[in-house]
Amino acid sequence: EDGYDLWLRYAPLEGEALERLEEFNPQIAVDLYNREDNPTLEAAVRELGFGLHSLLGEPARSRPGGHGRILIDCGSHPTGGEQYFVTTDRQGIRIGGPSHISCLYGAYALLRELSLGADPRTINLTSAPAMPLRMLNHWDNPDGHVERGYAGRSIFDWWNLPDRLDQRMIDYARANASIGINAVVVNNVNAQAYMLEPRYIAKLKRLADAWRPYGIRVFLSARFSAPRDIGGLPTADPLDPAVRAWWRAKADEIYAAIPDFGGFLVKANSEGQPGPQDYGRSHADGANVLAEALGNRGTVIWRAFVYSEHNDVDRAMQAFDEFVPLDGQFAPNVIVQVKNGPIDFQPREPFHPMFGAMPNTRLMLEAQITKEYLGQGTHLAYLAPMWEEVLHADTGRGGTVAQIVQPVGMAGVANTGSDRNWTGSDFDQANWYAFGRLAWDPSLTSEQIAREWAAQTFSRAPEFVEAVVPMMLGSRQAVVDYMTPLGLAHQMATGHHYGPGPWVCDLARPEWNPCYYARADRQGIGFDRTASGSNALAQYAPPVAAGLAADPDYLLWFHHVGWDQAMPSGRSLWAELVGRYDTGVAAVDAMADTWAAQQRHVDPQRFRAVAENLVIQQAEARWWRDASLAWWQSINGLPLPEGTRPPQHELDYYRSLAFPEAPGQ
Ligand code: BDP
Repeated sequence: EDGYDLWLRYAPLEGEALERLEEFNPQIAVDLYNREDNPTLEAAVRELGFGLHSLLGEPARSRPGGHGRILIDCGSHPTGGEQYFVTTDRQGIRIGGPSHISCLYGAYALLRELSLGADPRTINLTSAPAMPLRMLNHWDNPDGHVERGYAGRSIFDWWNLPDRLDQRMIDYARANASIGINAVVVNNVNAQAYMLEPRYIAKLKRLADAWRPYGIRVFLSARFSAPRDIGGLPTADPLDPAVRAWWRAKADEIYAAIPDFGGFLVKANSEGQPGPQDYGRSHADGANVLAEALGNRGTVIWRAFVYSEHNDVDRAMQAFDEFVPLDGQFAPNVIVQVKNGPIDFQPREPFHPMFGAMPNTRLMLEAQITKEYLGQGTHLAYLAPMWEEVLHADTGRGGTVAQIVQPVGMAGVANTGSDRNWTGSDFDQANWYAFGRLAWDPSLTSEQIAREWAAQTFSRAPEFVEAVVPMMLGSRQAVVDYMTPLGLAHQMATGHHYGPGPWVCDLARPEWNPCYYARADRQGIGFDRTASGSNALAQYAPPVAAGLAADPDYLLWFHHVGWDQAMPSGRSLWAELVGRYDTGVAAVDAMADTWAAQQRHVDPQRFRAVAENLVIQQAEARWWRDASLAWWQSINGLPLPEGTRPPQHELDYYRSLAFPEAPGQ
């Protein structure tokens, strides 16, 4: 197997589960009132037919004329809601809900349950998505390069669209629908204005038409300066009447082609992107002019990921400082999209203080599925525990992060690419899966999700699931430990963000440098964000701030700590730090052992691919540890705690490594 089928393998059932399904003898039926040709119901019937056939094994072992009717019986209200139910009575199984998409979601839920071995005679499911927008953000460029993409080229074939639609586009939609994803931004937030030109609208329309049956609405990243770049106007000032008219006409043109177009995602005044501040206007002025153009047809998603070189206090504070004063000024069809943490998708960050701080603004969570800072396409890191940590964080201002964003939604930066297995490494499929499942239901635990995913993707054997799920659950913490333990952040090398570069200190802007974040000197290490430092801590609600200040996971995020300072463990900070790196390295060794014992449960191709990645990860966890320790020692002049293995090479060796071939920048 090559991984192309993702979690939709529907591997043949065995034993009792197979007998029960054979006995049930499923026959798919569509309710009389639903008989009009509807592509969503057709997709549900197709998926059920294919999935059941596959679960029953080849050749199909179902008996003709049996009693196990599966009735597809959904309302046809287009805006009736996406909830579904799957109920069982003497006549069989009924999949229902208010709209056609309910039946597609119900079909996937039924197949998932059956695939996990549920008894078809007692299935009873009812579910509604917690969040209205469950969205993927692709950082795909029209030339096929994916920014921060580690799975090959873009899956979108802009060159041949609209004339040719790759089958991958249908399989992509199936995968998304199976986990409830209902919105896709097809292009990079660092956007090309020309994607708003008519020929690209025609291409986008082809995708929108292909994905509509799967409940997916398309969105575009829009470059704020488009009225100038492609519109021939002298300015993109949002308060200029000609600029407003241009956006309005552009929106009308898109809606003429794509009546359910979702809207625009905008990265403005961030990392060199144009924005309203270029004209002395605010983020709200900028967002509102696009919102006015879309009207009640669509949504503007405005990103809060902003930082500038003029912010010399603390990069972690800028978004809050810029956006919170604008609370209440955004149009109703504007959503402000906030990254999970205040810096940038680090292995661990405290939740972003904007959550809860803008009660009159619709806030949406942005997570990164592609593992830019967590070992990219090679290291095994299951991210659901990280997202769970953020979603469950209490903002102290009206609920947890999950409760704050639930009325709006959640976006994940996609990790898909042209690689045969979609995500580069097989285990990265789990992050795509987990993102969708959590956006549908943030109360699912990362363990439940890992169980479902591992059983559907690899093997239902209990020994396999019992070994691999704990391995997945601990994998992100392992990365934290060997890369940036105890609240350190952004120690990755310049540009590619793959390996260690804690010594980097000469980049043009201070906050691009790892040394800016670690602030290591002869006395200690860490960023003082308390009142004696930047006081970023004060951006959190007071009781929450107190909790964060005392949390060992965020020690060096919030404090500059002396190397000798005693930790609760009794060890000095230095000894504790060294211990954390070693814990991370040991955890990866244990992961490799766990996987090595699974050979009989996994097909040879995927078994070997995962095993080889783990060998790389073992070596690279050591690289991270050794390079970091060598660097910290060059600063603090301290010996390693007794019994500690010294770094394999001198510091200069680690500093001299260069990777012109690094992917995805
Ligand atoms: C950073 C990435 C950069 C993105 C930026 C963003 O390094 O490639 O453009 O985030 O989110 O993590 O806009």
